[in-house]
Amino acid sequence: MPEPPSPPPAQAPAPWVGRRIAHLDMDAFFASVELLSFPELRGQPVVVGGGRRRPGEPPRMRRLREYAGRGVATTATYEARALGVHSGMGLMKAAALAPDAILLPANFEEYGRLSRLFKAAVAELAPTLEDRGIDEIFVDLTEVPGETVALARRLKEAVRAATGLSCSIGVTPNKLLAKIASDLQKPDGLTVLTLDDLPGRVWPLPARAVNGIGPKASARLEAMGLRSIGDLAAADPRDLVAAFGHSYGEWLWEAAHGRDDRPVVTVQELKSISRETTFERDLHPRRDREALTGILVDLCQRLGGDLERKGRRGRTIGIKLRYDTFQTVTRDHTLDEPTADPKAILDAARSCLRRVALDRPLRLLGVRIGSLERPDAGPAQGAGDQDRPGWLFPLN
Ligand code: TTP
Ligand code: MG
Ligand code: MG
Repeated sequence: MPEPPSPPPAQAPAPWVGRRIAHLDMDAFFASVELLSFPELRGQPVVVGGGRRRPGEPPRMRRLREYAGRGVATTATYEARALGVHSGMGLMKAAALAPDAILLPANFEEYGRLSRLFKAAVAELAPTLEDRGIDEIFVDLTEVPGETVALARRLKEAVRAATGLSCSIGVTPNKLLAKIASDLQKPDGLTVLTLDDLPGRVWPLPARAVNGIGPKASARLEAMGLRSIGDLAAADPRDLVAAFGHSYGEWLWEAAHGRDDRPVVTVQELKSISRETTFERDLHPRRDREALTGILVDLCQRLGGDLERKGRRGRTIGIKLRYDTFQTVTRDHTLDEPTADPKAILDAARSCLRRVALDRPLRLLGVRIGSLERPDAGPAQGAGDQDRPGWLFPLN
């Protein structure tokens, strides 16, 4: 006969009601990865940006005040943030705030490698994991045994053991609140929130702290006198619907009440990556050949960068064209060997282009790579960004 379940111990913490969803985000990710290579810079303001470094290349390290150009900061250490520097800030402006900060070029290969490492470490403990980009994931802990804080600590320790890096975790009943919670005590934070914490911890935050309320919506809300999440929760939902439409208006109100039932979606294997651009004005293959060439080269280089960041190579390269008539055509070309090399992608895209009519103005050009795989060994063979090919957009 099965034994009756033992009663819970008298001092057991209150049971968790509903789901238990974590959001984990790495702290100052690119900068922290750089500090693994340059531990002597620890404790100093460090900014990543102003160019990139290829694997094997020696780092180009300089003071921010030596920088001249139009680059932006991709991220900054918390020491640099204390001086006012943040992601997306122009480096010249950052240099005015933190002239002595160290500027390092980005090394995307390495960020991708560490990204895969931290995700794999978490997946060992909690397999239901949703990839949300290079430095963050959602994890469904509902079925994972263990008390919430202890479990979150184990995730943080696993990430540190695998990478040497710190992260911040929020654990709450859903993705919306978890994303907010992971940001509340950065860096190296651990924040557990239940719905009871909503008035005290979430409602005082500005509306834009909700993922999905961007600068535009937040400006419109402010114009309606709604600044905090609490203001939004207290608003009449009919006013929100009148201002923002049914779907977004209702979502705003639900979000402000901390309601979100989206599941944590375990990533499907990435099938293809594409980049495309719609032109400001239609471009003619003959008259605007230079411009089209530049756009094509740029798309292929971006695609190469995407592959590098995601740690993939692909064998099938495709192009997409949209004519001024809005007719869209695609062609693809399969290589013998998978590649992540922008030059190889460009060559394949050119051979695709030779198979379409180039006699009308174009609205859009896109490049796609499919049949993706993860290379087992070594970094992709990157072509130098600088070696601009000596050819033009094909004519036929
Ligand atoms: P974030 O997680 O937004 O920022 P962060 O990890 O640098 O800092 P935090 O401790 O606040 O989480 O972004 C992750 C990485 O993505 C970041 O290290 C650099 C890159 N990134 C950009 O390239 N451009 C951007 O505008 C932002 C915001 C990030
Ligand atoms: Mg981060
Ligand atoms: Mg992030």
